[in-house]
Amino acid sequence: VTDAPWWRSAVVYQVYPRSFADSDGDGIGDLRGVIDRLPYLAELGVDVLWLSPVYPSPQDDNGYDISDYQGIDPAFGTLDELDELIAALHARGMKLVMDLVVNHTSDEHPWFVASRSSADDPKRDWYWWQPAREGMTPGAPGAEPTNWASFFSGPAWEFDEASGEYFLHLFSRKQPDLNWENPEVRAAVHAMMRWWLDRGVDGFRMDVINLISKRTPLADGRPGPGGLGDGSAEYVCGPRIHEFLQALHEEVFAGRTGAFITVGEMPGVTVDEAVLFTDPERREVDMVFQFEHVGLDQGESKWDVRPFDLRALKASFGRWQAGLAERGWNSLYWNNHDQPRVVSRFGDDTRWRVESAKLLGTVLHLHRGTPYVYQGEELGMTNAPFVRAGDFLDIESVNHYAAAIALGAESESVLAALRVMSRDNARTPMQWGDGHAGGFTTGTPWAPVNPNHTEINAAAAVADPDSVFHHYRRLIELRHIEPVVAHGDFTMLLPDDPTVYAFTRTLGPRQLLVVANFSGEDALAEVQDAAAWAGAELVLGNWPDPDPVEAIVLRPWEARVYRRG
Ligand code: TEU
Repeated sequence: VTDAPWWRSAVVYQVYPRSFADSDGDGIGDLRGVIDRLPYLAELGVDVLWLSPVYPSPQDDNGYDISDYQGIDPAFGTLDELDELIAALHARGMKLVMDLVVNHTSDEHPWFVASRSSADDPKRDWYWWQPAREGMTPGAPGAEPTNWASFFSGPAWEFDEASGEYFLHLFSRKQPDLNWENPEVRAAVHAMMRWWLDRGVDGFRMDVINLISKRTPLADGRPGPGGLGDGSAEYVCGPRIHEFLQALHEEVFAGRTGAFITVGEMPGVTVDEAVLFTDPERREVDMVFQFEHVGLDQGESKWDVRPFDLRALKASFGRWQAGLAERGWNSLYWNNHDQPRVVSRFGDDTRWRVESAKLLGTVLHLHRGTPYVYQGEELGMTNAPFVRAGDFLDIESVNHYAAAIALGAESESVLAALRVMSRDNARTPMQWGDGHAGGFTTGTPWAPVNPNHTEINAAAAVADPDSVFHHYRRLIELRHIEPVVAHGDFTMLLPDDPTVYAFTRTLGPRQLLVVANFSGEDALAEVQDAAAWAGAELVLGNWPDPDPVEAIVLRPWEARVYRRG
């Protein structure tokens, strides 16, 4: 335990700067706004701040389309302010993690501008350029080099009239994929990362980092709707991914002293792959964001919304806990800027909003792994009341709506899925108070503030000792002071119970029991050796005056943490 990496007992807080706090009234959050709110984050007790992209960007995908890796977009502030943020965090004993988006750049990045300028430009090979499919007219429908669909609808290839070739973009057409086969690309990324570490940042959250190695030659994927195919088998955890990450670690981190943290965002990653990525001896990344649990209420696509089954969630988390028990490490998250709000998704955002938000926090934070809190999650912020197609702003939602309508879908059914799954749900402004624009800006916010800010806001939550905020604060504190939370083994209980989530954590003689009722009715937690827990201390709960431990009757959305030994 004593020589365990520091981030096992740390909690990370994600700031989506555009929606966090606006200091200058232009309606867009900024770095000054983040600096001003550090006392709030310190009160919550988080150890690390992960900042979504603040680099210069055309903002086609809200900053995940970067046109300069070594600057700050004027909408967010200046490099001096970033330095000030680093210093202010370090002064409080906190750390800064930057978002590293190097599967792709913006099409306005000078590298791509050069690459596009001519077929024999020295940077041509920094991206994936390919001719039309054999025997087809360049630019004609279906002539794309492969059948891959983009994550943001339509083909993953864009035709370039000037050179008669196509470039690859797994995301928007303004996010061309870098060609990691080219050693110059890898060296440029390594140099950029070293530059940020030299500036004082403490690590990176690596955007879709398991997509950087493509299987060559690029080949068609499994055919899917609209004539497009699923190319994921060709680029998810591709053939050179471990080599690329090991080289990155070696070139960027080896020989540096400091307490760093790296987390690879990895859609489609399996437990077996995650063990390889996070085994400390392999020197790749410290932990990965996996997507299994956030796919459980989705079918073939994220827009195919399915009912949520607690047993499936327990089976999934249980498998990840067991798979990474000996080697590697889990990251734990419910929310980020891409996911709907968890209290609306797996909780009850009406009658039991406060209870279910606390329950969800309790269950997540008591697992083995490093928890991530997304801005507003600690307030129990909910999905937004979007109505019409025009209410959706995110490129993924906007493109999906247009594509689905073009394929003949009925507007109302497309909207029903968007309301539940759209990333816009996560991106409404942070609710600081009950006044104008929820205290986010003095001007007009770039995205609508949820009308429930009159009730759900940071000022009210900080003032109320029974709020979701203070429950999260206690969870974070518990991780800091109780070693079994960070280091203990995990054992899942009651896997087949449809409403009760129960598990133990064990470190030597010390044990925790977590029981949680995922329903609005009373539930009996039929923990086998419940009697053995008689006399155990209740360390945390979300209902007043719970029963003695022998018969654990849980009230609606009740969660309890017991400690013994
Ligand atoms: O997301 C990658 C990803 O796989 C998904 O979460 C994606 O956002 C989409 O919802 C799939 O349906 C990362 C970033 O977190 C996301 O914001 C970016 O849009 C994307 O990469 C491209 O950089």
